Amino acid sequence: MSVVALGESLGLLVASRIGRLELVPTMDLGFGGAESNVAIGLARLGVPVTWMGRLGDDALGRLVERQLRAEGVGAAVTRDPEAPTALMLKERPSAGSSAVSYYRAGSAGSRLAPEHLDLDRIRDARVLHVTGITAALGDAPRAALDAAVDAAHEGGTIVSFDVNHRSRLWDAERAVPAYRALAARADVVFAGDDEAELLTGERDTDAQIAALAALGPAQVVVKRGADGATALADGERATQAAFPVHAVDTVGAGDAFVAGYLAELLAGASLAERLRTAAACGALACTAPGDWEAAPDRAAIARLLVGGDPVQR
Ligand code: ADP
Ligand code: KDG
Repeated sequence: MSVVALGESLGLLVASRIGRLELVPTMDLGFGGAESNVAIGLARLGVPVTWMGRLGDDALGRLVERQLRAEGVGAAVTRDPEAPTALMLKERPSAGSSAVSYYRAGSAGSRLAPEHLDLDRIRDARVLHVTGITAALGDAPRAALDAAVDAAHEGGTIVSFDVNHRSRLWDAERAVPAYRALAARADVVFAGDDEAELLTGERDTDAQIAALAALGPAQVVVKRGADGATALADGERATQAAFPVHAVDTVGAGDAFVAGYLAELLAGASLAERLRTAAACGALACTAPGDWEAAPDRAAIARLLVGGDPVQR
């Protein structure tokens, strides 16, 4: 029942106050990474999961590995003695807005290559989860992605692909063909509505889904933020409204959503159930700051679905 999530995790410094970064006196240190966010989301839902990636032989690398293990995520990590763990800064120029800067060119994670992968672990897993971020990091990580997907296909492992376009890492002209090639090799594709439009040129959700499904994946899920999500899986279409929550930080909502969807897929749940749990996870992930910290466990999902008094006694 295990999942392997492959990608780059990185140190994350978040401005402790609203305002220009150069005037902010302190920052909070944590870590992020779309694939490890998904891994944590899965672990909280009780799914055995391993994060696979390359870290620097440094304090940030130790922080990432330590935190993943603390969250119950296995770590299939190689260490790069010559390159640092990447870092990103998140500033909050105004209430309700945030801006990210990456310090990841030449990082250990961007030197991930096929020889760093534990291919047997991928062949033995039920699901391999990857994102377009790894494809953006360079030729070697792109080759690693291909090798990982090859291994998944050899082992009958379901390939889950979340587009996760990061315009700060590469331009759409180079990114789109790479995303479309990955989508064609995946079984489950997740895309934000803006990403679905980028890949297909379509504006209408059903047209986006049809165009993505035409690439080959049996399941396509389009995430539409506070407007919910729509999916087509093995010919069945379903739509799910977002759960109304007081959202304080929407970063990581998509990763929590993916974790909820994959957990229910592994449990053999219906498409409607997959989307409902996914939407609950996405909504709850927005209720506290951090890229993964607010990813829910089953009890939190149950409380959201039941509704009622927010005070627990
Ligand atoms: P991404 O983080 O990949 O851009 P979205 O922002 O679309 O993904 O969020 C993924 C899912 O999380 C949505 O489909 C929705 O179910 C849930 N979600 C996101 N934002 C909110 C919100 N403000 N309120 C409630 N649910 C949300
Ligand atoms: O999905 C949330 C991610 O954006 C974040 O945790 C960091 O992987 C990351 C990235 O490249 O932005």
